[in-house]
Amino acid sequence: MSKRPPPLPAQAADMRMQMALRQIGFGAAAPAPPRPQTSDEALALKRRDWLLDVMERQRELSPYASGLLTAENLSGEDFLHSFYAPGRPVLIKGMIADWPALARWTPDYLANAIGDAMIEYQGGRNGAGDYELAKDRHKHRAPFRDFIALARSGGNDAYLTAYNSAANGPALKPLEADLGAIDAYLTRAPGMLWIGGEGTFTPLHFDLTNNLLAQVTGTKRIILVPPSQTKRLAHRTHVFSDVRDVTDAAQLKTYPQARDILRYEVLLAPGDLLYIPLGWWHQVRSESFSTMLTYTSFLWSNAGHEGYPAG
Ligand SMILES: O=C(O)CCC(=O)C(=O)O
Repeated sequence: MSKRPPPLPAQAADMRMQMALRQIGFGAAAPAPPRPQTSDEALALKRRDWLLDVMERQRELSPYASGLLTAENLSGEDFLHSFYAPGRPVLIKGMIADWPALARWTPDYLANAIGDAMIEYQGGRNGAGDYELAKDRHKHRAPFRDFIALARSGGNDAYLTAYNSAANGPALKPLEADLGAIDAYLTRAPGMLWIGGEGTFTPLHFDLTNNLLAQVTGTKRIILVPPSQTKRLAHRTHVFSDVRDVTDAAQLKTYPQARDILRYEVLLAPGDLLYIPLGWWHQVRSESFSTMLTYTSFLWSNAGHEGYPAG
């Protein structure tokens, strides 16, 4: 008889579901090498890429249809009609500026609030090119206070990410009292927390859900690339590009087709929200000690992941 895992507390189960939906198959074994394409398949792909190029050029005729817009006080109706439904990213300035966490979440405050409770984070990332794909191999555990000391010292080696949310739900629960709600766009399901030092780097990928990033502490520099650019991004493994960093000259030498892609740069500051629609490529670098939440629990359907050909 097979052993069933013990039931998860409701919050952890909800987070696990949100995480599973974001990037289905995350941490799975490397897919089998692709078989050679038939000439019919190659032609069908070329035609699809042609269509995406033409549609992108047409959108570029209007700053409302292309580009990255910045908004303030964006109502739920306007968010739905202008951004969520059309699948367009938007930076919403200052939307959560009144959350108590904005004034409180320094490294010292966090360390004192959670103390030595054991938490899970992604570790041993330095020198490992596969830390996003092989997520399970990089799971580490430490008292929260020690993790904060690591994050405070900066670098990319240690990062508490959304992938650790299900494991950390109970330990980090006291922090929820510092958060508000975004009732115009989201249900009250908890967000997934990211905590890291200056220099954490999440390589270029897309998610299988629409995502809302909510920046609490510090700043992050985010590069967004529309789905129309996919053919230039060596998309071979799951939701990842072989071009991990489109700003890195050495990588652009290896992948010259990624040099002139259409891309937008965002500086996400405390109090800001960034909506990243499903399929939009993004890479993220922290410019300082940073805390951020990601949410997928929109008031509207977010089920694009269903039927993703994961390979
Ligand atoms: O903030 C980060 O480092 C990565 C966030 C991200 O890529 C995501 O939420 O999909």
